[in-house]
Amino acid sequence: MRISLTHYLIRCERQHGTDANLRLLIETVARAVKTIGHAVGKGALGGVLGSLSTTNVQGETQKKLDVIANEILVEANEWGGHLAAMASEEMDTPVGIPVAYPRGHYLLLFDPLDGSSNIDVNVSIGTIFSVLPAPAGTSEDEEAAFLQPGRNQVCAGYAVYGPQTVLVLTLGHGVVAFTLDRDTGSFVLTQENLQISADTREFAINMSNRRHWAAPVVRYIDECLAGKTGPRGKDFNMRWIASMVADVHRIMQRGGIFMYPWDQREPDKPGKLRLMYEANPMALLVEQAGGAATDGRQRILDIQPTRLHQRVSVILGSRNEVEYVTGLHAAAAAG
Ligand code: P6P
Repeated sequence: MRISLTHYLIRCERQHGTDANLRLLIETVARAVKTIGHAVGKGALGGVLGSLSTTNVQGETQKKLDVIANEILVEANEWGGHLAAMASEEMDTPVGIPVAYPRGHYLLLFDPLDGSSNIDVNVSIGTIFSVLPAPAGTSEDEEAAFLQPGRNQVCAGYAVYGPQTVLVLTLGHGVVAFTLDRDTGSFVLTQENLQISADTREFAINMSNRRHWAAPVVRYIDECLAGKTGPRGKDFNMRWIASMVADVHRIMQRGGIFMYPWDQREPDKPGKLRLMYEANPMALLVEQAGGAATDGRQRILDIQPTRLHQRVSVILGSRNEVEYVTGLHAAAAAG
């Protein structure tokens, strides 16, 4: 029997006491990512490729689809009554719920379209989202309400817009994947209890930054490149799609380690990727699938945020490999 997203979420309500409002939120996000995937799929025919003259809070040039995807997610989620506020990579400050609509008890954070540099060259891109409880008593659309460690997330997920549109989700009870049936428009459960292999021979990093990395990262990658004749005693493969969603999805399927570490190009920034709506949701998914996620020193999910758009160094994937790299950082710090 085909299990739909709603069927799976109602099963979670019965088996784990999941809140029905969280189900409504996830179903709303799923409808929004279907619409985003449809817009992405039109490409040049939909007039959605190319860049705008605007930049986002990160100072990055916005692609037309970045703004379209953001608008789709905001409009889909503002009226349902399950959210107190939203925050997005594309918006400087959080968005409150219009007074015409009731407020709910969740905060939704998202990177509406991750991997934008790949949009115009038809390479997989995706949407990443994270759900936090709205703290009681605060005015939830203030930035402070969002500044919770990633371990507080009640749900995290991503949609990857590739040859298939796949929605990967965790509510804290393991990781599941749904494939969009483009004929019926429904997400069908296609994988349950996704598990990342503890070991791997495949690393993902942007090698062009090697001269800018810290010593532990240089050492780790050089050991991988030394292959079976080197200290690791095995050959490694490399992949870098430059779309975090696609690289993480590959790791969810066949293991691997993904790294976007600190580098000296912008030494004041801890890394390129954003903590709240990229690293945290991916870290929860990876840990729920038996993997690990650190910033080189600590568990990503334990980081106490200080700013909504703060960045973080990311090392995630196959547990033993992540622990090895984190150990190299600890050894370097110990001197
Ligand atoms: P680089 C996409 O812009 C992104 O935020 C992630 O999806 C991806 O992993 C990374 O940046 C790619 O960065 O420096 O290799 O282009």
